[in-house]
Amino acid sequence: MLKETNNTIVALSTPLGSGAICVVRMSGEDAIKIADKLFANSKGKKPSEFVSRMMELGEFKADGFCEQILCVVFRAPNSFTGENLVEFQCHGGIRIADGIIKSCISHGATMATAGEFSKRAFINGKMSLEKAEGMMDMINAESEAEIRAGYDLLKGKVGKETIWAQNKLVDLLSEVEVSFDYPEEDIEYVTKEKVQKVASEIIAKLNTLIETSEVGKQIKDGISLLILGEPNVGKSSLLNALTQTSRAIVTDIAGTTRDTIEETLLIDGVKFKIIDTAGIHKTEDVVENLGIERAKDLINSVDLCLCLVDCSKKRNEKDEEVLALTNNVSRIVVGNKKDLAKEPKQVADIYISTADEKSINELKKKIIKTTVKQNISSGVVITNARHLDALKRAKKHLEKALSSLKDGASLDLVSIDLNLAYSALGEITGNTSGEDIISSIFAKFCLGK
Ligand SMILES: Nc1nc2c(ncn2[C@@H]2O[C@H](COP(=O)(O)OP(=O)(O)OP(=O)(O)O)[C@@H](O)[C@H]2O)c(=O)[nH]1
Ligand SMILES: [Mg+2]
Repeated sequence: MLKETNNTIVALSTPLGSGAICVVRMSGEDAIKIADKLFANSKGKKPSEFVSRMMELGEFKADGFCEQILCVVFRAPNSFTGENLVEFQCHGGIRIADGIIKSCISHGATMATAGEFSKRAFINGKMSLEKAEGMMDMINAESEAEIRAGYDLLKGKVGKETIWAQNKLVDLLSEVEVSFDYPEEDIEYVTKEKVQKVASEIIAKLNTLIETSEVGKQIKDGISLLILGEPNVGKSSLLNALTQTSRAIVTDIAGTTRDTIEETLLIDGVKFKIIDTAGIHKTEDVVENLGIERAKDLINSVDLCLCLVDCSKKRNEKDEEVLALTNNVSRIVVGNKKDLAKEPKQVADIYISTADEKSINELKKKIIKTTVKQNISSGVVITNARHLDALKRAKKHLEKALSSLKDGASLDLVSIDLNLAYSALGEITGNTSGEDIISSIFAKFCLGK
């Protein structure tokens, strides 16, 4: 376990810049003592006399200026960090917040490092590692789905599952220990049977969690969509219509787009990465050809291809080429320019016109239906690569325990793998993580968090 530190740290908790308010946080044994030297409410009361968690209006005497601010005191252990913690809410000017921080430092506080408040919360047992990561995921979220997944982590949904598995392993290991003390054959037999049953049960649970990581990847990285089609079919117009921007240049000149253009898009709170490409056709143009190759290279690595065809025209050899290239991948054939024809002249999965919002919304629905693996808002989802790695390692150790048992290995040998599985699972909540790992995780957090 990490060493507890009790020097007092201070940092700006809101973004650096001018705004309505700024929040400065100070945490540590002397936080309230330092605040006493700098702040008093309108009746002259000092923070040490304030009721915990009650906001007080008063005056902060900084080095060089005074400022009317709000102050809240949280007494250890009932604070975010588990230490004495004081929050100052001042007017949102960079210099004001800076002056408040400098005054705290001149009275004994030190500047916090990135993630240090959260790291202290972890060290003081206020928050497990995966909950802290969930909190950061919420802060960095680009979609509602990411916020939901981060909140599930923060609320301990993933931790609960791993603790369940760890508890099962603790029970099992204690039974294995007992069988060491009483090495009668029938006890050993019963214990081995139990190991087999419980390890299989845990593996099943781990498998369920590991399987959700595909959805987790979709949530975290976004679902990738590749727009393909002959020149002038309306690919760039579709990118612009889906993202409601003018990101890509649109002209009636065939070969306008030569490189891939990537944009992020939210549909129903789910993040998508959409890629516009150069029109696929035979050309002598070196630059265009490079663009076409890039488009083709992406076909097998994206989640879905949107193959655009002009439904006001008959299918041509360029359409055929696009369809042949995407025959074995997930795709939607989109018949564009439906406004130009009374009846579509070629078959497609959906007919749209890039200027027609209704048809674009229908396409969005179809995209969601085709790509989103499950209702992203329900159930525990593994979104974090570190958690996935730990789950996979735990599973590997349990499988090894099972195969050793099958090969007639002794229980003390099997118990080594059970212990390793326990340790791997503990890395998720942090209860078996080393200092280096913990420090490197919190160092990625923002300053003041
Ligand atoms: N009538 C009609 N015209 C459209 C539609 N969508 C796009 N266009 C027009 O088709 C022409 C080509 O559009 P782009 O979006 O540049 O086509 P592209 O597929 O990106 O073309 P390249 O980049 O050259 O491969 C432009 O003049 C657009 O205004 C549509 O739904 N209906
Ligand atoms: Mg284009």
